[in-house]
Amino acid sequence: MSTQSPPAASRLFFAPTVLVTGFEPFGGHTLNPSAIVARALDGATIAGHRVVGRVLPVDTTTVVAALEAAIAEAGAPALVLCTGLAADRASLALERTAVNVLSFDIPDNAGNQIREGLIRQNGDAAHFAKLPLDDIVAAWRSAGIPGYVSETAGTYICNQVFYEVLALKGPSMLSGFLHLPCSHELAIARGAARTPSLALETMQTGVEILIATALGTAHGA
Ligand code: PCA
Repeated sequence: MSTQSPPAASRLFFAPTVLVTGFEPFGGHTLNPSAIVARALDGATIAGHRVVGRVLPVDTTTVVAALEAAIAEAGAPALVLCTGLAADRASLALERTAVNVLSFDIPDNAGNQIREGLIRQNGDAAHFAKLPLDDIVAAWRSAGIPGYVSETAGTYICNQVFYEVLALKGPSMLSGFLHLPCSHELAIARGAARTPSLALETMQTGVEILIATALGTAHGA
């Protein structure tokens, strides 16, 4: 039996990875730009890392298992970036804080409605994003992409996934959450007179810049 190192082709399988998640449509939205961007980036290479792009369910009871399965599929990713839609935001909103709260009026896609709940019964009150937030916003600005640091991701499913990814124990892993505004297509569907929007390509470039900036900082570049 050989104990030699594997051939080059199988080593490729172990290339460092980044996981990007988006969410399926919810709450009457015809589409979710975060799902479109996650799918578009699946298989791309950014800063030497292979992107695994997956779409998560908007279901408070199954979303964490889906997140864990996606992380396992990506195989110890260097960075997990979760993204979702916030239809009232005007530009890229990089979230700072995940809170241990589940409280929402819009039922999730399985019909669950929770008021004043906790994500984890004995969990920490809050966790902070493990990303260089200011560097990312500065990199967006240099590229002409509007974005900002948001202090709260709300108390719905996006915040739940954000909280859970930050609560993960184990090898050091960058992680965070990005809320996307409506794409132009979604703004037209919702009523363009009152809906701010960004182009899908701009949002995808923003995600690429975020990943490259975070990995660059992490590796001391
Ligand atoms: N946005 C919702 C859940 C799914 C999504 O894309 C949120 O902001 O919680």
